[in-house]
Amino acid sequence: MQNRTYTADAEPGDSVTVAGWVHEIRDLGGIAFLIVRDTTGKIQVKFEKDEMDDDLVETGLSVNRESVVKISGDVKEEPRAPTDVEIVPTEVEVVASAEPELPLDPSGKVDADLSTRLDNRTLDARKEDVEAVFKIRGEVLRSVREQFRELGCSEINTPKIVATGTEGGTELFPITYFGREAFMNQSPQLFKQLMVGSGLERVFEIGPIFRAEEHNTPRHLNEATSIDFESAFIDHTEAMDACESVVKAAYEGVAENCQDELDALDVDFEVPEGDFPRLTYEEAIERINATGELDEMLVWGDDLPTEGEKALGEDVGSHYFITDWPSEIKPFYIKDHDDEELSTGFDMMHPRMELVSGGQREHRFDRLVEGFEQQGLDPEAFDYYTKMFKYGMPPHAGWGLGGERLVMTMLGLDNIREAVLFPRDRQRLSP
Ligand code: AMO
Repeated sequence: MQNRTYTADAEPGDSVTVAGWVHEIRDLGGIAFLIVRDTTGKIQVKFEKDEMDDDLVETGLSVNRESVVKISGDVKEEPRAPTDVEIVPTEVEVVASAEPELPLDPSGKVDADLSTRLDNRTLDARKEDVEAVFKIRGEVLRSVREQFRELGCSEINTPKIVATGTEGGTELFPITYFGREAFMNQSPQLFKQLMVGSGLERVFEIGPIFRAEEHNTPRHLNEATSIDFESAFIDHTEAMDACESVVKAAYEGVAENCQDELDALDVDFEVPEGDFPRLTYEEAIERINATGELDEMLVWGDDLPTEGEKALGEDVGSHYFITDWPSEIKPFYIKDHDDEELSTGFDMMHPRMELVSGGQREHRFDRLVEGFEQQGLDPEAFDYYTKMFKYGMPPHAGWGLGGERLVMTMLGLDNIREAVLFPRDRQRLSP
């Protein structure tokens, strides 16, 4: 819209046209106020009934809350107005009227449950705190991209319709692809690895991953955003360094550019300081056992249960890595240490939950094929991937970071669905 002024930019003495939603209507008798909201904030519009044109007053005050209006007028200083200025209108246009009954209250005065909120996401995201989550999410992705550039990465996009899975056969969504069985991709894993063997060497991707997880939890989605990194000629420790720098960059970007949004959310937000501690898997299970929080002691080879991660997170109290996992519980593409019991796989944890998995990759063709066989996978089905390991595949390492979990833990959100505009879970396929 030409010549529109954002509410935040309206200065006393200006003649402006603002456009936005009717946030509130306060009729005090001889005088009435409309509060108009746009993406930059809110502004008060004052109607003095006896001194203004009747049609103007009638149009302005008969409008329903949440209707879209366009208001032209003069900006005056007014210390009693919420933003110290108000508009005295000369023209009011109702651009799109809203019904009087709304499925939820965008002013946030009346709470709605998460399901109602997600069913009406457009209205829900008119709330300041919800809008703030998504502005922060945007800033996280911007900062992450910038840090990847600092690290010398090229951004890539890999296919989401694929012939094989990578992260365990049960979590794939099958689809029909011109009469053939295909799947929605669970991870860009194999494709990002193939690209470190290209001239690009060091790559990143931010894109959707699809997981047919049966469980319905506050930290699992069936469609999530994965932030993936992969680089030639580095080992797992250098991959961990890169991971730490990207997560810190996300926090720093939000601290620098999103103070208003953090205020709107009223969260305890701290940029992580110092190096993330690196515990081995063995130390991790010892520390979990020592907390006494689990009914059964963990033994070597167990995956960490959710309560174990929680107990350890409380014990460590900051982001941390778990390294040197048993080879048998890490996927085929992760390289073992010389002691083959131990892998180079690592996880990066927030005290509340896992955020990242990664590791050095097996780049030796023969060992890679053996790894497939050991995990009961048919190497033939992965021929498109394995064959490139015969033509000069450098040593490499990388990781995948859950975008929603990063936002969720950063902002202390209770449910991962709050960090996605239109979440996909067992029940939810629309909107
Ligand atoms: P992994 O399967 O551990 O590793 O996934 C990496 C990270 O992605 C996030 N994540 C999810 N977030 C929400 N809902 C889900 N269903 C979900 N699944 C995963 C988590 C997790 O830590 N290919 C490897 C990565 C690598 O080695 O580069 C992989 O996908 O935050």
